[in-house]
Amino acid sequence: MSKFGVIVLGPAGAGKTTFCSSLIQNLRNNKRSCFYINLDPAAEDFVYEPDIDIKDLISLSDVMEEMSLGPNGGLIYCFEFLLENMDFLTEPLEEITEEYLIVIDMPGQIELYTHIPILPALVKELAGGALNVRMCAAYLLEATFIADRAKFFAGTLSAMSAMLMLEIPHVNILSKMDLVKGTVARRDLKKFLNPEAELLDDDPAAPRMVPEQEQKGNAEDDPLAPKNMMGGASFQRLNRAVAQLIDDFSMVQFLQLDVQDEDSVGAVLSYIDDAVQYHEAQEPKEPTYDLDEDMEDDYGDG
Ligand SMILES: Nc1nc2c(ncn2[C@@H]2O[C@H](COP(=O)(O)OP(=O)(O)O)[C@@H](O)[C@H]2O)c(=O)[nH]1
Ligand SMILES: [Mg+2]
Repeated sequence: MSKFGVIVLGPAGAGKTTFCSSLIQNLRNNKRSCFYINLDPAAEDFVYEPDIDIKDLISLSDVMEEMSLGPNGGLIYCFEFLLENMDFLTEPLEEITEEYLIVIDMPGQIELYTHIPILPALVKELAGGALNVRMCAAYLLEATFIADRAKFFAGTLSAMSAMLMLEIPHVNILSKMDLVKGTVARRDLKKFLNPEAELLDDDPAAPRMVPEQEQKGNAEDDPLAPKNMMGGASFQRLNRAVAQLIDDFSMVQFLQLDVQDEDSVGAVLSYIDDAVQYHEAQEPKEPTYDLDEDMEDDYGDG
């Protein structure tokens, strides 16, 4: 029996939990089963109650208090604890059949994605071993990042880093498209969906330096001031090198997501289905509608 799952990743506030809710809504509308897992120990409000909630295993506030840790250190502790107590996750999943899509909602702390190999260990536990869940990662980046192109490439780099670290099929998503509707030309949007380094050449947000200023390199000012570090020529060169790397490897492409639009959610879901090969594993089902009646509707007048 196969199992299928999607792990929803991305920075804090990218819209992961909102996306999980709209995904669950879409699955329900299409009479599909879903098993929802919340692994964010700081998450409180849910549209759909999680079937498994990490808060039932460990409390972030207790960890912070007892171990004298801050929120980020506390979160890492919670995940280390989860990895030592994987039965909490794997036991309920044993019963899940191939009809289900397992949706895993993650916290957004960047430490989790870059500093320590917690995510690969978690994914390995689910995808490998007896459970053998066919996993796909959905990495969300919010579309408002495109207003600051350097920030957009930094976000894209973190998506790429998660992709290389996890070694499972990966779907990158520009979330909250409703917030940028009408502010970006279709031609430009294409360059974001399939990131092109040339976006940095005509970045309206980048500080323009006159040549003498460039030579002096803002010497009068404190070179370590964030304004000078982020506006300096070497920072721009670094950004361009990062963008060129992303462009050259052509490994990151984004899908657009507007959670208000059912078709948009459905389109993202079908990419996820394809990535895990969900439909290939389904038993043929009895049609739930009356075939003759449908034909009559379509061709009745003819
Ligand atoms: N306009 C808009 N806001 C969104 C969208 N998705 C999420 N948000 C808002 O962004 C904030 C963070 O969303 P949340 O799903 O909690 O992000 P998470 O931290 O990645 O789980 C909330 O205030 C949401 O209402 C979207 O598609 N459009
Ligand atoms: Mg969340």
